[in-house]
Amino acid sequence: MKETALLVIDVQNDFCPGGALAVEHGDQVVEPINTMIDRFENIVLTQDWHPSDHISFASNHNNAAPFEMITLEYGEQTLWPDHCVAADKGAEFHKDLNSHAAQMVVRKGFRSQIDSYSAFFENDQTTPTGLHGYLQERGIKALILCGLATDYCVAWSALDAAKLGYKAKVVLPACRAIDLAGSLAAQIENMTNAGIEIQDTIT
Ligand code: VGL
Ligand code: ZN
Repeated sequence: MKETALLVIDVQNDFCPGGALAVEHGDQVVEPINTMIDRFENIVLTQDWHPSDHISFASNHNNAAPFEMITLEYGEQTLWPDHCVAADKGAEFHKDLNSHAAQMVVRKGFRSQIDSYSAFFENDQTTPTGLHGYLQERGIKALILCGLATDYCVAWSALDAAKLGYKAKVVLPACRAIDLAGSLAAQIENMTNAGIEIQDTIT
């Protein structure tokens, strides 16, 4: 277990029922994640953390609605309702998540002009967050991923983890999806093709 870390993605108020970008049953991940947190020694949390003028917010574009796709310099970007604004209540971890057990919190998406779904790279897929360096220094070789949302930040993080050479596993009962236009099935397939293990029980 010394070489394995639990990577808990974006278990924040805005992705839970009542939040600005609520994922259906998003709060149901808290209990299984807390159980896994008790079993792991290395724990990293991510926190979606946007300035209010963030490029991923539909409200910052003319004639744009949430969940539309636009093309930016770095590629396609889905527009979202304003969410996880730095230091607001919506950006806080769910109150029942055992966040105190984590040694490391990675904030992502904090630059106004670029989004970051993945815990490893911003959405240009080249700007690093620094997480890879941290994990390498700690000798971590395998990652167990869980959190919100399965088909966005969890999948992008898992795909980058696999690309970087980590053994990666996604624990589905500890994830919930947004599922826009078949995105969940598509990302499960992408992850499977990348050699990522998709597990139906908690670890
Ligand atoms: C996420 C959309 C926008 C996520 C974050 O955590 O999956 N999705 N920002
Ligand atoms: Zn976001």
